Amino acid sequence: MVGTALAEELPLPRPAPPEYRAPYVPGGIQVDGLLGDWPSSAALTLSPASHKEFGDFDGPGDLEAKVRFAWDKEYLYFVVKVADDDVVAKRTGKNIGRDDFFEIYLDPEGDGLFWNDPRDYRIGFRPGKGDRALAAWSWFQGGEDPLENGKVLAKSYADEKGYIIEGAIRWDFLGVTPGPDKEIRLSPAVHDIDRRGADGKLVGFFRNEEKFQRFILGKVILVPIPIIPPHGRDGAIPTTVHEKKIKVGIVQDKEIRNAETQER
Ligand SMILES: [Ca+2]
Ligand SMILES: [Ca+2]
Ligand SMILES: [Ca+2]
Repeated sequence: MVGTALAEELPLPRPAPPEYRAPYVPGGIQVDGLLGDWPSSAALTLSPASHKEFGDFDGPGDLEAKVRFAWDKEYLYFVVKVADDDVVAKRTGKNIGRDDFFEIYLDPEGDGLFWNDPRDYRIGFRPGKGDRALAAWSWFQGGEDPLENGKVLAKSYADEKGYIIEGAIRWDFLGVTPGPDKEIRLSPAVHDIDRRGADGKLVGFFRNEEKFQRFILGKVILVPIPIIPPHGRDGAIPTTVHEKKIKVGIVQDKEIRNAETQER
């Protein structure tokens, strides 16, 4: 009867949710829109060829998003580089969903994302452009700007080729205690609108399953250490330490000389 039991448990022939391995960043990441403090980790790419939810796209220059995640004890960090040849950034509040924007769907309990359920999360970030500051919105907890009370942090940069958003989401906002090898169910998505009137959306893994408006999301695994040490920078660290030692040496020498001078 073992055979029967196995047959019953065989998974359906459809793709498993993708896994992204997020490195731990000791000391955290500065949410300043500058990406030099990111560990070198692979990016998850959302492209029209494989992640289109709706819309028509001209090609990768029209819309493509590369997303990376990292973590420490306080925050889930993300950075997204979006190629978008016409960045529209005007609206605020819940209406950011009608501009160009990036969003993250989260299912902290791992039981599926239920649309509009306060135990699940939909958090969106519209880039800043010109005199418009970045805007964010969180939909499923009654609707709020999560930037106002520090539940999220985000900074952005936009130009004629696209935009970058660097951000952090507090684990305690999500009700998650992070730890090594913990699996977080989430999927990123990016919305594109342009002044020609085109409208489209790319979304990571988002599969309706079992119930109406219940969605299975992708996986982010919290990896305990940086995956690939940034060799170039590691190479620089001993130099920096060495330089410091030299500087300290010079200071000491000066002090010694000063002391000697005073003695004379
Ligand atoms: Ca940074
Ligand atoms: Ca859930
Ligand atoms: Ca656009």
